[in-house]
Parts: sequence; C-alpha cells; structure tokens
Amino acid sequence: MKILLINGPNLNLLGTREPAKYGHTTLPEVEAMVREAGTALGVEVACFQSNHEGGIVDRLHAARTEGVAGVIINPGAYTHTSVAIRDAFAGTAIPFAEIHVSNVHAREPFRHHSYLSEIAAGIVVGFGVEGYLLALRGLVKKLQAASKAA
Ligand code: CA2
Repeated sequence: MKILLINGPNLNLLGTREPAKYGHTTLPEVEAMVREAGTALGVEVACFQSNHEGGIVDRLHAARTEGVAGVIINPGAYTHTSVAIRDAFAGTAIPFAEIHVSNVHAREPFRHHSYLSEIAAGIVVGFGVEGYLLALRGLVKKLQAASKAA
C-alpha cells in the first residue's frame, strides 16, 4: 500500500522557527518518522513538500496515476483558503487525513475553518508532530478495513 505525505507552505521551516507553536522537530525528521512508522505497518510512504498551491494540485493528480491509496496532508495556510486543493481531492477521490501540528481551533478565528475537513477521512489537530503518526495509523486502518469489506 502506498501512502503519500504532503506538507504545504512554510512547513519546510518546521523545527527551525516558532518552536512554541510548532515544536523542535524538523520536516526531514518528521518525514523519516512517518516513513519508519509506515514500514512497521507494512506500507510505503512517499513525502512531498511545496510552498505552491498548484504544485500540491499537480502532485495529487500524479498520485492517482501512481496508485497511491491514501494521503496524509498538512495543507498549512492553504487549509483556510484553497478550493483548488479541495477540488483536487474530490476529483481524484483519494482518501486523506488532514493534520495540523497546532490546535487551529485555539488560534485566530480565520484558522477555524478548513476547506478540506468536510471531505477528509479523518482529522488530527493539536498534538504536535505526533499527529502525523496518529494520522498515519488512523488512515491505514481505515484503508485496510475498506479493502477487506470490498
Ligand atoms: O498547525 C498547523 O499544522 C498549521 O497547518 C500550520 C500552518 C498554519 O497556517 C495553519 O493554520 C495551521 C503554518 C505552517 C507554518 O509552519 C511554520 C513552521 C515553523 C516556523 C514557521 C512556520
């Protein structure tokens, strides 16, 4: 089973700035952690980060042709603005988990709405980078249950 981890704008700065909000773990460390947890679960994890909305849309289109079974995404600020990324998920029909490092609901009101949550398989919010692992476990379990039921 192939899983794709996508991180959106500015998440390449993880672990290097604003540690009070986002912690001390860097993006390469997060990616290694998720890949390793994927191996333990018997799934292959590919990683992608982009600061560009269209780059994320293009990556989702490619994921469909690559047979990616599910996506874990931290869309960064595009969470709150991007109809294009929502449409790419709807158009490719790839199940996905949305994850946020910080508790977006305890922050500014403009961070309370997500264009993606309504169509996500699940959402993890506010558990720091541990949330990526929770999202992986939850998504893989859901995908395995769906493939057994099919
Ligand atoms: O809490 C999250 O994971 C967010 O998706 C992070 C986004 C923010 O716009 C969302 O509302 C919530 C921001 C990502 C910026 O990442 C940085 C990491 C370290 C230093 C500076 C920015």
